[in-house]
Amino acid sequence: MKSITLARPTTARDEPAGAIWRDAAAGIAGVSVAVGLSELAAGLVPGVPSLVASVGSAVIDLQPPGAKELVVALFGANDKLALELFIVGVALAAGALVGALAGRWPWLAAAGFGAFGLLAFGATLLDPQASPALSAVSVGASVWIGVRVLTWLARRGRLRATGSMPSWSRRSFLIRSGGVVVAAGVGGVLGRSLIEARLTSPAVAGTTVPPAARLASLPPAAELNVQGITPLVVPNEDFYRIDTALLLPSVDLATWRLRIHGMVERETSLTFEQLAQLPLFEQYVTIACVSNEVGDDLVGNAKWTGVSLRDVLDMAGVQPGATQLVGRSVDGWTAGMPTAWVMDPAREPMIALRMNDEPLPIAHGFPARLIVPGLYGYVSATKWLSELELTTLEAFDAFWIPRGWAKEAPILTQSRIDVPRPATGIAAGRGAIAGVAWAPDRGISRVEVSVDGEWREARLSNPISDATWVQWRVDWDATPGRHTLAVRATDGEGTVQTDQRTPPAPDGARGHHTISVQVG
Ligand SMILES: Nc1nc2c(c(=O)[nH]1)N[C@H]1C(S)=C(S)[C@@H](COP(=O)(O)O)O[C@H]1N2
Ligand SMILES: [Mo]
Repeated sequence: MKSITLARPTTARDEPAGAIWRDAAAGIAGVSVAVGLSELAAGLVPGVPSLVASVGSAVIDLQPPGAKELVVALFGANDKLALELFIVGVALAAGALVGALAGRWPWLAAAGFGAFGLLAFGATLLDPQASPALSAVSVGASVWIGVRVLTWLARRGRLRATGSMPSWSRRSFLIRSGGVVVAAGVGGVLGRSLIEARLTSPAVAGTTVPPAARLASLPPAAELNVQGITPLVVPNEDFYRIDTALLLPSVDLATWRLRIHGMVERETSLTFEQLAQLPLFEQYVTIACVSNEVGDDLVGNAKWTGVSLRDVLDMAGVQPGATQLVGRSVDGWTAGMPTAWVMDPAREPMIALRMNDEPLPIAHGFPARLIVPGLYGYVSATKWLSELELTTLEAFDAFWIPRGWAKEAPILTQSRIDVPRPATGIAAGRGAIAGVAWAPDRGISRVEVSVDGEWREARLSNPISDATWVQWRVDWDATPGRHTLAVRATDGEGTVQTDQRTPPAPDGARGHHTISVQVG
């Protein structure tokens, strides 16, 4: 007679405990497969949304008003990665919980995954670029496969208790569930890289924009020659990037339209070609992010080529009572600015189609974005522009306003020390203190540098215009020891930059950039 030898006798004591960990692991594996496959599908089939990105965008959109720390953090790139990893982590933890509970109440597997599927589907509905049908298919398939994987692993993991089939040892269970998680992870990462490759390999290169009728050129001595200073014109690949888009919106030029509507005489819609055929002009404009801390680099200067925003608004005819202009992007983000700011003939707000003589990079708003001299990005610089809506200031609050940021936000006067680098050691002797200063579009009239409390006048680069930053420099004889350097700028209206520090929220950081250097 053949006897079946169990690896280890089962006892009532250790089996349930072993089973619950296996059930939890099965839940984690189920979620991994659901998430990995949905990312892979999103990478392979254009139009299928990334569920992780959709949920992430929903988190950004639905963040509680006044959650200022979160609000500030969510502007930048590292925060986006952290948010997506956090979402995957929460999903895996929820999967573990559902798996563990489903060991007791098997219906919970389908119910739990179903509930998460509904949440993910709801998130895709908030994304104007996602097709609800494809989202539903992707969510449905992910939920189904996730539940299947969970029940398969959980059943095989617990069979020892029932003895009805050869069971997996602890080791083979771990290998199988671990293998499933790793395969799902590889699929997910592959899917994500396919999405990103698609989003950055542009149809952009094919766009043709006629040459501008009015060119911008740099004045003589526009740039100072200092090693390590920020370039006067920041190359596109080094230009700061801030937006709420977890995945870059990809625009099909054939179907893209710019719609001008709301309080206008005649609603107007323009194709990219029609837009590009309007008179084009170039200008240098420095744009800045309100969430920039004193001394940080969420600010940049570029040459923009585009059409006059006022020309386009005139085509639609702005009604007299329309006090607010709202720029809306293809992904539903909005910025609102006073119509009066845009209409002021002293500045030239534009719909930019090119950046530093290249088609607008996707990360910076392809195919068209707003550039409005003097206003922080969140109240003006709409990327991936799709609509201009005329309304009143009272009637509408744009994206960041209910989230704790000021309704009207002109760029504050700021200055930054680039050289020497903060907290570095330098050699004693003659050297430069240098950096940039900006106050668009009031211009910069003066920059002073304090060495250990004593203010000296800095030499300025020849300004391109009031809408751009300047470079500045002071020469000093660095004596051995520790020194404190600070900088302050005076704007074109004669107002000196305040030394009273404020945080970025709600309307921009104030205070002098102050650094400490060790000489000798
Ligand atoms: N569609 C869209 N446009 C946007 C944003 C956004 O989140 N979505 N962020 C704005 C903010 S806060 C800033 S500071 C500027 C940054 O422009 P850049 O990324 O080209 O430097 O874009 C603005 N335009
Ligand atoms: Mo910003």
